[in-house]
Amino acid sequence: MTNLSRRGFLGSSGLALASGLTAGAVSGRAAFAGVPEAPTMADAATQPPLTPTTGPDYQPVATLNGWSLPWRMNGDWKEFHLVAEPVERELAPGMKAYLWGYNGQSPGPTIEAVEGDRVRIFVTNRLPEHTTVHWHGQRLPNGMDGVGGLTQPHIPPGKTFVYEFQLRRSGTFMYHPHSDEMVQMAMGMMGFFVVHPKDPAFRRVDRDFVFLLNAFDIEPGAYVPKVNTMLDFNLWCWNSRVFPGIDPLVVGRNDRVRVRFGNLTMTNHPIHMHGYEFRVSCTDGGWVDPAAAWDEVSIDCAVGQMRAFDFVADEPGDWAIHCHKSHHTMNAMGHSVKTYIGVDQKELAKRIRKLTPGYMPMGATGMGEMGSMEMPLPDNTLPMMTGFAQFGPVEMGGMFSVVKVREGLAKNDYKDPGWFKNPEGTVAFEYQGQLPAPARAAPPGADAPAWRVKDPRKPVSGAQGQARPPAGGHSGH
Ligand SMILES: [Cu+2]
Repeated sequence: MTNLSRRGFLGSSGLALASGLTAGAVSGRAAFAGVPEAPTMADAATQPPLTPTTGPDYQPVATLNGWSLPWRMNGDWKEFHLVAEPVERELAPGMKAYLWGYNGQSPGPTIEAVEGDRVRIFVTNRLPEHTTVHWHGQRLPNGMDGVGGLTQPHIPPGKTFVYEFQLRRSGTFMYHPHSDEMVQMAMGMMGFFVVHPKDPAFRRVDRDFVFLLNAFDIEPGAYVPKVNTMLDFNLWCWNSRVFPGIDPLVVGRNDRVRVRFGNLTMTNHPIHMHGYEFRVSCTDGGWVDPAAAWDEVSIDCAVGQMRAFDFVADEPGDWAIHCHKSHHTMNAMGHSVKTYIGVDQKELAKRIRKLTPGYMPMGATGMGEMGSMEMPLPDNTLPMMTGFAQFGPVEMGGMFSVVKVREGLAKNDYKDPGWFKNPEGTVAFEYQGQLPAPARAAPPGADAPAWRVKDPRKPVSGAQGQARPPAGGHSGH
């Protein structure tokens, strides 16, 4: 927690008790004498998992480019403090966005607790408009469900509300506003909520990664998302970050690994991981019975859903993990670029350059060239496809990261280990021998089949023309 701003925060993970509070037999809403301090995070790097110091043991999660919210014990209540507020988030080096989030960041910090825990969550509203927090997927008293107008009054700006409930089942959950929801989610308000099993051995893994799938529509050069966009988002994020800004998922060889994600965008995302097959272990509804799970290499996550999959990391390497909608591994710009494959743009480019010096035609042979191009971009804009690895440009953006499986990592080592050293002779290589002449169709001539497509605007004449069967002459079958 090196980057945790301390702003009066007294300690982490259950050690802290604010002045005026005692650890005695306090419980119930009359008992709390003060609001716990709200820690805040400004650093976009993945913070070390928050190891529990009280209560049952569990494997804490690693929130990609995020952190877990410290709590304090107050009697038998676990107390958290969320602050809804405007935040500045770096989406990847080179681009910042002005978003709304919690405790200094979008998404907000991950809340972690244990099945059976009684949680008291203070929510302070520092937004310019009202808000609420809905605890997506939790079983709780109806009045704690956070639907503004329906189950509680909206939380006005400047006010603090308290949510209290007991965590009745373990699993993978989220939180987000249910108050001017379209705007507040488009601005980045959301967070992960993991409830660990009471039995520390139940479905335990060695590394447990969490991230939210979210999306923004930010014009190149702008900082604030357009909040009325319904489908046409241009920044497809994991935890409000895009490749190459998304940290790798660092894993020790033979570790049991869980990857959990929740989808708070407006479309589904088929999340695909290379190198392994995995099994879905947890959904919105709870744990999947192992007997009911099957092997997959991609798992679709619909809007509002959560999925967790497990695998044993027995194949070392740098394995891509990404959304399989290829537009979702691209950054802003370019989704509306016209297709020019096969078009010779040289002449056109010459003419356009007279009007716009420096004009560069794009995409006559595909768009791969853009991955390595150093093009001038508007300020605060990311290239459409970018990122470099040991063999060259990766030509990705958006929802893309790398599962880095390495030999001999220490238990809590999540540091980026650099690129994988492939054992000799195990990398795809250029063929150096002679290529046999490829089989080709016969040249146009007397016996040649007339399969070639002709330009219909050109008159048919000469030797080529004779290769074409006369109109109506293709009969006899
Ligand atoms: Cu996607």
